Amino acid sequence: MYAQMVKSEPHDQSAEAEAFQARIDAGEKIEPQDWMPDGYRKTLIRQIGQHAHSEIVGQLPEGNWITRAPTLERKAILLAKVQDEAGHGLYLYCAAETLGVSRDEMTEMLLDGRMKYSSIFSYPTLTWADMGAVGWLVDGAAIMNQVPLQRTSYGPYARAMVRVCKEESFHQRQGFDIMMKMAKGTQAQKKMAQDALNRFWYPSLMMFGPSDAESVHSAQSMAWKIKMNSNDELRQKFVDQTVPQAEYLGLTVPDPDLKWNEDRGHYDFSEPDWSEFFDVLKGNGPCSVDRIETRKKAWDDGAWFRDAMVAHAEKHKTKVAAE
Ligand code: FAQ
Repeated sequence: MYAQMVKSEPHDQSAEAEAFQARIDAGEKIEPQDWMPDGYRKTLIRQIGQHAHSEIVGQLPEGNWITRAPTLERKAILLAKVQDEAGHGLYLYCAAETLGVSRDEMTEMLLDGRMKYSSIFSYPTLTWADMGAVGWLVDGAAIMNQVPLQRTSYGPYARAMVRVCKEESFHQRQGFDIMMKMAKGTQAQKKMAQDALNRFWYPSLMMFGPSDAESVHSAQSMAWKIKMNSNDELRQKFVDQTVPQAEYLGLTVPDPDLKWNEDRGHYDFSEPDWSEFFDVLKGNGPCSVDRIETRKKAWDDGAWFRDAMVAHAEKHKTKVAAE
């Protein structure tokens, strides 16, 4: 259906494309029924789909800790957070569906490797402190990326982001709260918090994507206001915001070259290991195989339920038509 829909777009798009760009430049929202270039539609499906998959796959490293949370209160909070991620996935799949691709198609594309999910979720969560680091750093990076997306040009995506961002703020705060508890706790707890920061720092920086020089899609996506900022701009903002928070926690960012640059008014910092990033994207992250296998099992195990729902809907349609 997705392939058919893209093929059915008119060939000569120049006048329409110009009018379309003028609408974007004027800050108008594009809605599902509006004409849009093939590339705009495809880019949105790729980005929103990847984002939706990230929310769903992102439940796995945290779900790992629900049964092992240290208190009932921590367990209830984590459970609520993981449920929120499922909700974010649903809003985003729904936003992508308005572009003519079904959730089933997107899931199949994830499972056969045609679509990606965020590199961060290919890393393991080894200790309870990792729940703090994920909330603080991973949700923190997600917010940095998603707050500007509330102003993205595609209406359904922008509106989904408003709710997602509100919930992500709670997630970030709960992560920071765990880090506070650990960092101000016993020596052993502080060591765990530092270890979690050490392991999650660079993978969090990678969440913003490759450097601007290496980013394939940024220029066109920014012209279309599908992306509002470049990858490096957001990474810098994240570092500037997070370093003082690490200092407040009494923890050390694992970067010997991290230094405030008075002239630039920003921190100078070391780039992540980009060869590791591209390797993770190829499916070679520490948990990459496990994540996809888990999603595939969930998808296969749910087949009977999806079939039953479709059969029920068909039966209902026949009944309504007969009345
Ligand atoms: N991981 O040309 P660019 C969350 C790919 S949600 C994997 O710069 P673009 C919530 C990129 O797709 C986190 N792949 O690409 C949560 C492209 O490959 P393609 C997810 C990546 O699209 C918290 C290629 O590299 N957030 O965390 C990554 O312009 C806690 C070239 O890159 C979003 O998805 C990466 N990190 O910019 C849940 C936000 N970076 O597709 C649970 C929306 C790049 O051509 C627990 N997405 N690639 O095969 C975006 O803003 C953009 O898609 C970027 C990448 C910034 C991620």
